[in-house]
Formats: sequence, C-alpha cells, structure tokens
Amino acid sequence: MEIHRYEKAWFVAGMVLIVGFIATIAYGAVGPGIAMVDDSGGTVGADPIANGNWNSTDAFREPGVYRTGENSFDVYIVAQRFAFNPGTGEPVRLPTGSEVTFYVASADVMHGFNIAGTNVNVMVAPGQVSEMTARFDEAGTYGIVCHEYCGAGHHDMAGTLEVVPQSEYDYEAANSEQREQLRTLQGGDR
Ligand SMILES: [Cu+2]
Repeated sequence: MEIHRYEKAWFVAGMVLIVGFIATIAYGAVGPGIAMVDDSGGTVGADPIANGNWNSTDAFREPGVYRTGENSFDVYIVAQRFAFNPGTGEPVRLPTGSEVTFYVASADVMHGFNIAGTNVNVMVAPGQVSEMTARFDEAGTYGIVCHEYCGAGHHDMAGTLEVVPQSEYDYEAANSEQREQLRTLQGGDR
C-alpha cells in the first residue's frame, strides 16, 4: 500500500503530540513532587468533632499544636462555620525549619484549607480527616483561608499561621495558652 509522504509526516507529527501530552501529564504527576491529598488521614464521625469529644476517636485529637520531635509537629485543626480552631482566634504558632503534619476536620459542612503562599491546599469534607505535611523554612505570617463556599460568613473564614525563628520559639508558651482558649471556646455556644 502506498502512503503519501505528507500522510506519513502528519501521522508522525500527531504521534509526537500524543506522546508529548502523555509525557507532560506523567511528569506533572510524579516529577515535581506534588502529591494529591488522599484518605490516609482516616475518617472521623461528625459528632466527636462538633461536640469536642476527642477521646472517642483515634483519627483526631484535641485541636492544637503537638511537638512530635526536635523539628516536627502535628497540628490538629477543626474547620467550622466560620472559623479555624486554632487559627482564627489564636494563630497557629510554629518555628522555622519545622516539618509539620496538618490534620484538618470539619465540624459541619464542606470547607477548604489553604495556607497562602504554600502548597498546603485541601478540601475539608465532613467525616474525613485531611492530612498533609509541609515544611516552613521562612519566618513570617501566613494567611489561612477557606476556599469552599460554606455559608453566609464564608468570606470571613480565615486564620493565621505564625512562623517565628527557631531561637524565639517557646513551644509551651505558644501553645498552653492556645489550648486554654480553645477549651473555653468549645465550652461556648455550641
Ligand atoms: Cu468554610
């Protein structure tokens, strides 16, 4: 069978494009180290989150910052209409050079959790613990925003994360007060 050389040329060009597209997607998926958030954080009932009944669940703890190693921390955050606890009332406080695993759960509806200027960006679905790890090398104040419309106060749902130089960080001072305030909050109007 005779195939015209233009036909061959276009066939080759078409194949190059297809292979190119697949290679781009494959690189994007594994190359830059970008990971999708999966369900590794586990599931949690809505009630323990809404009622502050932390002891009844293995997948979640009382909200706050927990030191797990010299430079590693676990941060448990509850997203609820229209605040992050901690984050909104009291900022989340961490030192520079820390490796931080966030566990975020919703007390009511679908929320978003995005730390501006970082690649921490996840949906917070009721019933699921959204887990992701990030490193903070630069001191500064980072904004936390909810990016899923969650009701009339959605535009006000924001918080802050303060990263201070390691030499100035006092874990106990930064977090004992925070826990105290959260407890008062939880005993509040819900
Ligand atoms: Cu929200």
